[in-house]
Amino acid sequence: MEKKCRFMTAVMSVILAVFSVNILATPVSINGRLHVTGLQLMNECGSPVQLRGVSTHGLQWFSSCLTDASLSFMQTGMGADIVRIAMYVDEGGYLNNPAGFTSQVDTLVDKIGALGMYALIDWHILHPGDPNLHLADARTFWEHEATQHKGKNFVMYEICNEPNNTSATIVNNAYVNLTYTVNWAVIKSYADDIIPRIRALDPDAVIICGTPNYSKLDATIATNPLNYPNVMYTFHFYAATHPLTNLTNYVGLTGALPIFCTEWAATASSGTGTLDLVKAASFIDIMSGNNLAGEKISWCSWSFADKPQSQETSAMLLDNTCSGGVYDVSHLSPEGNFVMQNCLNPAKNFMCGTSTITPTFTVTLTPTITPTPNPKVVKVTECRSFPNPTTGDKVTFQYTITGIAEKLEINVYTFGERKIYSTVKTTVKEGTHTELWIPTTRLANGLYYYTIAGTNGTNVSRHVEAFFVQRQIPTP
Ligand code: IDC
Repeated sequence: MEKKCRFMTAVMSVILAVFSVNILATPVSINGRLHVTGLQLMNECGSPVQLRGVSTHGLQWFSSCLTDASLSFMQTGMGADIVRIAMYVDEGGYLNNPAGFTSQVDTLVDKIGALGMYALIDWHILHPGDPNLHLADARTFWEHEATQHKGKNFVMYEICNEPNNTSATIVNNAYVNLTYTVNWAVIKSYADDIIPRIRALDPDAVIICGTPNYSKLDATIATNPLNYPNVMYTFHFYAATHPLTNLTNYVGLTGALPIFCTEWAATASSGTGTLDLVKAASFIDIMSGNNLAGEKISWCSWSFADKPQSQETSAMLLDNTCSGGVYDVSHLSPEGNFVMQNCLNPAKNFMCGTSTITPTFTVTLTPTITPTPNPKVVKVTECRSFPNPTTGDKVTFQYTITGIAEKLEINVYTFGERKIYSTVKTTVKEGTHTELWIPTTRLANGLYYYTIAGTNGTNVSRHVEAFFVQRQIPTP
């Protein structure tokens, strides 16, 4: 992995020397191939990663919205790190024209990859809701996809969209239920057929599996998980319909699952109606890592299409955008604007490589303390080119004392008052000293403070100072 990092860095440097453009710092160029460790999607250098992006609508209906211009707008305009390609199986999708849809998916995958975004291929089963009902077609499709895209570091596979209990039969405008329940065991049997087929051809790609009841996760998964590395479980929410507990139940202290939210909207689950931006923001906050498991959950939003707003408020583009062929912020619907805001803010925080943080300060023990400006912004430049991607951050404290400190104590706290580092020294002589702290985990962006206190008899001198860790993605 280290070699790969170095090789990519070397290639990037050569390209940069020739072209000197900024567009090379893309989600894929920074993060490389992704994998799953524990609950967390990680980048090639082993740092947690959260991708934020969009899902297409059904290819059979809205492929006119997927052009070079629109894909590029998703990345540079909306800030998408990932595009999910929703290829319906039924409802006029794949089964109607397997060769046509397969080649359309393949073209899109490579276009998305060429822009430096991750591409997620979605076998979008919906009605009927049992993925096993199309097992033979799924085998053909996935074996083709894994052959076509093997080894491409930006490709991920979502093997079934939303398992559910409906059949394809409609009576009185409603789907009829299957005679059995599409529970986790039923879905797992499908996954146990498809995943080994993909792995045999493309061993390292992340694979995401749909979950019961329209991908709402399920308590039985943790007791009967998929037995492969690099797999994740699908979670979907529609904020105006679903409660936050649909997610918080699965990122608790026990029974948490590695989750990928491949579809969400601020609307009702029908994709229509008033947006619930407040609840959507709460879901997004939880997915950013603010949950008991501390899991950063990647997401794609439904959907990049211009279905008339009068019919579908989850459509991110205003009516007739796609026939006009121009993609910019002025063509975004309220949902589209909300998604863009949440792709861009907070700013990308991709971390690959090591960093050095050096807050220096002076503390003068007896008689005076000399504080430095406060707070201090510590900028950390992240770069793939650091030689050892497994080494963590480094924080160097520098302090000057006059007189001898019988005891000297340095503590570092988060702004939530949690102590994350402490060291105590005895008999520190007059002069300037440095103390190197190598945190055991990477420091997240944000505000911290440290205290340094020296004691000499009854005389105590104490200095408190805040510092701000701000990681930067590499700017070539
Ligand atoms: C909806 C589309 C709608 C289309 C319908 C077809 O928005 O235009 O007519 O599918 O079945 C999902 C599904 C997704 C749905 C979406 C909104 O994964 O296919 O798309 N939704 O209903 N799960 C929850 C909501």
